[in-house]
Amino acid sequence: MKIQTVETTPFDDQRPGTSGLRKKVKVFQTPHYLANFVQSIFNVLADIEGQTLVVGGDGRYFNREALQIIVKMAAANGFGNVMVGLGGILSTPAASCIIRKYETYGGIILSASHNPGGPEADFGIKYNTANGGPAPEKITEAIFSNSRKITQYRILDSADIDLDTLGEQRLGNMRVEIIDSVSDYADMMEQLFDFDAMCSLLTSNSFSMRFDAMNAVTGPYALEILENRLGAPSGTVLRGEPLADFGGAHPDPNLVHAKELVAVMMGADGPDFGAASDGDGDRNMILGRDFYVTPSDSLAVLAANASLVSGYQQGLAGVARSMPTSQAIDRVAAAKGIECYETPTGWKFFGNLLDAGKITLCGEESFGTGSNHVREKDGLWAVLFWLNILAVRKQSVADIVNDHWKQYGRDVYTRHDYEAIATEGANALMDQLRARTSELTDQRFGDYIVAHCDDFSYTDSIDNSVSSKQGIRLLFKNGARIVYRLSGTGTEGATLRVYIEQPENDPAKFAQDPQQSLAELIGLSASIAKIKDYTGRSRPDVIT
Ligand code: G16
Repeated sequence: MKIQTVETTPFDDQRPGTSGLRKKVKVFQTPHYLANFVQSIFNVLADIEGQTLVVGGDGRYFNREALQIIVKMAAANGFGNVMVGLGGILSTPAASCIIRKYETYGGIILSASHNPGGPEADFGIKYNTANGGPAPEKITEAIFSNSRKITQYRILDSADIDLDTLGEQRLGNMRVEIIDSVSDYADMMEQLFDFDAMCSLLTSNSFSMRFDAMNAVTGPYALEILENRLGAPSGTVLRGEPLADFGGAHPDPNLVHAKELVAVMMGADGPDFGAASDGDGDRNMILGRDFYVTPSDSLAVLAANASLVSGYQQGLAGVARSMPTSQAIDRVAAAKGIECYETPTGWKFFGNLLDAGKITLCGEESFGTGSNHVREKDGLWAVLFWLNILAVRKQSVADIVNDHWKQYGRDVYTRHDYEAIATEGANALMDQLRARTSELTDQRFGDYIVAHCDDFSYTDSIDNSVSSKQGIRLLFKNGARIVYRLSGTGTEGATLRVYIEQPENDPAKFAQDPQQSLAELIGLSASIAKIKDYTGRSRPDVIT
């Protein structure tokens, strides 16, 4: 088999966003587009000769084709071994688990996460380092700068590998191992949680649960863990078969896109516990009967109850949240006397803190929760953590969250997304806000006085790297916050995210709909940023 060196010209749009490079499938199908990016990854990595690479994706449209290209390029670039998920599939947390467990050099994950799949929809690729986590900015920036000057890539001229048979194959000098990651992942979960207690709960007549895998990557993992190992009745896992187009749906576990599950859960006779995960299995949504748990509250509840869960009984070293995530976790950290770190949006920013042992749990408002067990957020892990708490506390989800609010206070929270708006208008909106940060400081808007306004900048306490322009924050004197930032994961125009939060300590108001409680702040968020003027939109597309 011959190594081909292919002449190419650079593309100028290969800068990874919040989580890797995400584009329309059609862009990735442009001749040389994927290969250029993969070669750029390999070019910035040192000493790859003979090393082991993990490769897999969420099974979306173009996953298998992309995988064949990557494996042949890995062989041509000198890797000694690649571990590929069966069928080309690995959930993002399972990929992280495999990289760490087998101490590999790193991994390439193919996913556009919660974005839709199919020939007209989205695809993505990202590189994870040996710690199992997304590459930090210094690596993604190096990949981007390489992609702007690349002139050739190397690929093995060979037949495709067989993705669907477990075991070993050879590709030139390289060994290809097709692995079943489900058992490795399930074994890890069994070490973290009390499966006996959870099994008793799931097999009792007085408890029922639904897990919506959204025809995405988590199906096989959820079926193995929930139905096979924990004995939940068949039918507990909904939409368990991974499909290349996610059944035409948007694999985003939120109130809008997981509406079938929400409908089942919101009746008076609904199941006790409901959950969903996204395209690549790293996000989660948690529901009780007639009750929605915001991701920010979920993180705080997990931290507050961690001592009930065997894998975390030794205590939490610290916790972290992304800046736009609500401050609910801060209250738990303060009560426990542990540090709470505030990072920019993007799981990659938790990596150094996890590696240094500074934090045990971390999470984001964008339906991501995780711990030091891997270096990605982990949807099913969060669901099992909740199940373990439910098995120990023997209370409903709603009671657990209400108790939590009574003890710590509630951070009433909502996120408003304005999707697919014109990029120019979105950038202009952010620019004018950035220019007004000092002018806004000390201004009064009704009952709200701005105590501080800035464009969030983060200095990593481990490697001192600085990440600036991470979102405009308006911090009010009464503890309320409005945050504006542009999404780094979309593939169409720009998406403006507005995060709105207000602390509430009066239990009589806990039951109120957040859209009502926050009505005044929501109005302010639109008028202060002049959202209609810059985007032409008078209401958001998605509210979570
Ligand atoms: C990715 C990142 C998360 C981030 C989320 C939303 O998640 O891993 O850290 O919070 O995107 O980012 P943005 O607000 O820029 O769209 P995922 O699940 O898409 O990989």
